[in-house]
Amino acid sequence: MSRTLYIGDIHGCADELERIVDAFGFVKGKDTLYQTGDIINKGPDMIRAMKFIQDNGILTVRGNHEEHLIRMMEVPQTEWTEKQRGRFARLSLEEWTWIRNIVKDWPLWRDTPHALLVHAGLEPGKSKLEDMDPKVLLSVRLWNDIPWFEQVKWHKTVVFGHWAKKGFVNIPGFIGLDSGCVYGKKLTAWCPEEDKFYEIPAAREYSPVKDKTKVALEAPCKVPGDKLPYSQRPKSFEDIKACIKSGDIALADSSEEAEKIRKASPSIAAEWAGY
Ligand SMILES: [Mn+2]
Repeated sequence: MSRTLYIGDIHGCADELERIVDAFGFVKGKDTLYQTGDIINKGPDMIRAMKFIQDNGILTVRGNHEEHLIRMMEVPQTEWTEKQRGRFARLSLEEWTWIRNIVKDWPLWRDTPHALLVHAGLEPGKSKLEDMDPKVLLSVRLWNDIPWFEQVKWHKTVVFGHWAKKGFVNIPGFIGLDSGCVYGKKLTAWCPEEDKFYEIPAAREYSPVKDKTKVALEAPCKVPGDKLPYSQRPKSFEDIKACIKSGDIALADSSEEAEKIRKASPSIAAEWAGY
């Protein structure tokens, strides 16, 4: 019998990726491997993780980190933020270009036989994937302060990643597989045929858990549309959320659609504003 495995967010954790595929007993040419996106950034070995994805024909979706890479390489280096320069310094331009040329073809979702696969989640209130905003598919966690999956009904199980802080989710109709491997927790995968979850503990904490309060203190807002003088810039993530809700921090994209997302999900707005 051929089997299927849905694997959670990798962030350069190549060892754990290899080990979970091995623990599953993957048979090339017979079994099918899927993955929730965010292969790159934060962790130890994104090149090896990318090669493993390619060599084993793992079917992925695009994560917000892949999307950021694609967008970043579309603008001149002089426009990159400090944070973007820091991330980019980890590999050569040739390596980034190699990754970009692969991930640019990754879809935002995959309608697979056992589940709908998406990086972050679905947009509440919409019934067609084509009508959902890519920002939401790539970054949603809370929507009007409530987890998105409590506000969505779908005709098949939705498999997603992106929410390491929430961790493993297994409720009827929804499976969340980002269990924070890069933060020293574990990598999780789901096999529908066996109705079984595979887990590999992280070998170590590769990246510290992000404290958004510290990030806000260290990274004052630099996005276009920021109306606040330096002294009044937000000092905590709660402040950032309040500023986004009130419109004091605006997304670079000022369309009506972006405005709606900004109000419904400040966490998406904060992420896309560079926090
Ligand atoms: Mn993500």
